Amino acid sequence: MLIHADVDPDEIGRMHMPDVGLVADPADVIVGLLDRLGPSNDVTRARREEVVAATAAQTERERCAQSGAVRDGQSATGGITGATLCRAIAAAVTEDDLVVDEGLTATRDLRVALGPRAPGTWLGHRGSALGWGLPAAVGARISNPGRRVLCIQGDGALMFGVHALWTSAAEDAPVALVVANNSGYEILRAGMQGLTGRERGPWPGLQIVSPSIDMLSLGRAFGASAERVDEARALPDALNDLMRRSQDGPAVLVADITGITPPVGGPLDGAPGVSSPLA
Ligand SMILES: Cc1ncc(C[n+]2csc(CCOP(=O)(O)OP(=O)(O)O)c2C)c(N)n1
Ligand SMILES: [Mg+2]
Repeated sequence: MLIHADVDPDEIGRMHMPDVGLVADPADVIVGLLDRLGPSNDVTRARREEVVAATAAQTERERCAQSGAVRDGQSATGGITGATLCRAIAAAVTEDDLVVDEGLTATRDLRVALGPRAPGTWLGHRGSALGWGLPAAVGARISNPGRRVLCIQGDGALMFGVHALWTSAAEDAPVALVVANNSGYEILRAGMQGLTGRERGPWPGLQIVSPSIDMLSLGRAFGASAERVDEARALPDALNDLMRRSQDGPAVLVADITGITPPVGGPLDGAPGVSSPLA
C-alpha cells in the first residue's frame, strides 16, 4: 500500500497517486506506523532481508545493463563509465580534500566509492537547481584557503554556473573541476526511457551535440587550465595532473563519459494523453 504523507496538501498525489494521502508531518506518520507494526519478529526480519537482497540484485542488474559496460563498471571499449570515474576520483583525493558533487548520472556511485567522509569534506545533491556545484566549490575554497577542492559537474549542470571559474581565478581561490561530459541531459533521457520504454525518441533538447560545446576553450576563456581525457586507463594520471594544476589556478579536466543510465521511473499508469505524444 502506498501512503503519501506531506505537510503540503498540494503535494499529495502530484507525482504518484497514493492509496492513502495524509496531510501530516511525515516523521510523526512514520513513528505512528512503526508503533502499530509492533516490535520486529522473525517474519519481519526475514522480509527485511529479502527486500535488501532484492534491492542489491536490482542495483547490480542495472549496472550490468548499462550499454557498453560489463561487470564492475568497466567499459568494453576502454572508455570511461560513470563507475570508472567515481572509483578513479576516490583514489585521487585524500581524506582532507573537499569533494563537491553535482555529477548527476556520472556520479551515482561516488558516495559508495568515496566511503565514509568527515563532515565538511563532501558536499552534494542529485539535481535540484542545477548550477550549484561550481559556485559552492569556489565559495568553499574561499572559506578554506588551505584545502584542495575537487568539484564534479555534469556538462549540462556546468552551463548554469560555469562563470564561477572566473571568480575562482579572480579571488585566487583555485579549484579542480571534473566535467562529466556525456553530451547531454542524460538523467532526463533516462527518465523518458522509464516513461516510454524506449531508449531513444523524438525528444527535443536532451542532447548537447549540434553544435557540441568546446569545454576546453570554455574553461580557458574563464582563466582556467583545461585538459581532456576519454580513456579509462589514462584517467588516474589525468586526475593527478588536474589536482596538481589546481594548486596554481582553477583547473578543468573534461572527462568524456560512455554508456547510458538505466531507465528512471516508470510509465504513468492511467495518466491520460501522456504516453502517445512522448513515444
Ligand atoms: C535550473 C535548472 N534547470 C533545469 C533543471 C532540470 N534538470 C534536471 S537534471 C537536468 C540535466 C542535467 O544534465 P547534466 O548536468 O549534464 O547531467 P546528466 O543528466 O547528463 O548526468 C536538467 C536539465 C534543473 N534541475 N534546474
Ligand atoms: Mg550530461
